[in-house]
Amino acid sequence: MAEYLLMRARRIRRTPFSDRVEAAGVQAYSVYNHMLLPGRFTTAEDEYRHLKTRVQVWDVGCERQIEVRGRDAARLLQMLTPRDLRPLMAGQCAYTPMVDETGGMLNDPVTVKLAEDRFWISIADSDLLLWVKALAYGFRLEVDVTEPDVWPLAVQGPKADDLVSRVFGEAVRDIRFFRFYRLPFHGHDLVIARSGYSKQGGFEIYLDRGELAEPLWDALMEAGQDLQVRPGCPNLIERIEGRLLSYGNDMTRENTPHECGLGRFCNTLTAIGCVGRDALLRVAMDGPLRQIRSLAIEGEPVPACVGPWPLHDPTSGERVGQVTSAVWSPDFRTNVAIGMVDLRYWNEGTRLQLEAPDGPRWANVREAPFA
Ligand code: THG
Repeated sequence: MAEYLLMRARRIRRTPFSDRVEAAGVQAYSVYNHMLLPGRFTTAEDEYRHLKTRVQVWDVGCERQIEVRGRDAARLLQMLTPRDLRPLMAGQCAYTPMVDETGGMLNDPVTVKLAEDRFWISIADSDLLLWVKALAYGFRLEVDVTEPDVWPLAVQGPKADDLVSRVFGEAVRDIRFFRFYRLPFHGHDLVIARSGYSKQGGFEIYLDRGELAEPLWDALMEAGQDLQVRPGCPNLIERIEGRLLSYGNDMTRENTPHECGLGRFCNTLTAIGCVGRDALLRVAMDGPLRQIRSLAIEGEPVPACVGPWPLHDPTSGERVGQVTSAVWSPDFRTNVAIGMVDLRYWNEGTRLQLEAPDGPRWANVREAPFA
């Protein structure tokens, strides 16, 4: 498949880490929330092996924050999501499907509760800010909705605790999953959460002072030399194995959270005030008619997947789903994939015919992620 250059433009925003990322030899970018997202430094397989054994520093400044602040902040947050946010305490994060009035997925952000009246919504790739601002205006809510200068930097991999504790102190080891501490760097407190877009463990540092970006990058690279720290980025192979979903790829506004397998992050009955609640009540009770599944695709390594690739009933030829992410996995010695499969076909072990760009293949449905 063709690769191409990306024209520079002001609307494709850089991050305060971009100069360091380029000095480190970034080979490819994609665009996420109108901002640069590093896509490759060496090869996906090399970075995959390194991520699973060492530690990487990722410029995920493109995970933009929507800040919601004011008396009605909690009310506005609950309008956005069918996840009941009442149990969420300041200092905690939550993976939150966000939906429109039809129950369609608008985004799947991490919600960071900074204080009772202040949240960051750490968004995936869609213009959620416009929807949040419109709700605040339309319902005359007492809130400020902004996109502050905050750029997350992720530190991911089995050596992440060792690395981050060298820069921020031993306290980081006490941070529980999806919680954050505020810890000082150059005299300025930074939000540091145990979270990130990999299954290897690690942290996300929410940098809210651009001038500290290069000192922070350099401190991590310096402190991690003997840990073999490297710059990296979300890894396609690792995320498909772990079934981490990618908004815009694996799901869109056409899908409910339940179809996305995110029903466990919904409390539709008690999420009073959620704009999509009425639309979701039936699917929450009856379950969805199609659902996200992991799949193993037989044969040689698949070509780069820009889906959807159709899935068919091998007997009738009827279309019964689609694959939206797929790649060769060195560890599982098969092609691993994420797709959406109709109810009658989503059970473990179901064999489907996949229409890949280089010809038909067998795809085997798996109920659990690979890793
Ligand atoms: N971190 C932060 N912001 C983000 C992402 C992130 N914004 C964009 C994107 N990633 C949003 N999507 C996801 C998808 C999955 C997860 C987080 C954000 C995730 N899921 C875990 C899982 O599915 O295993 C755990 C969820 C849980 O148990 O609560 O972490 O990565 N700041």
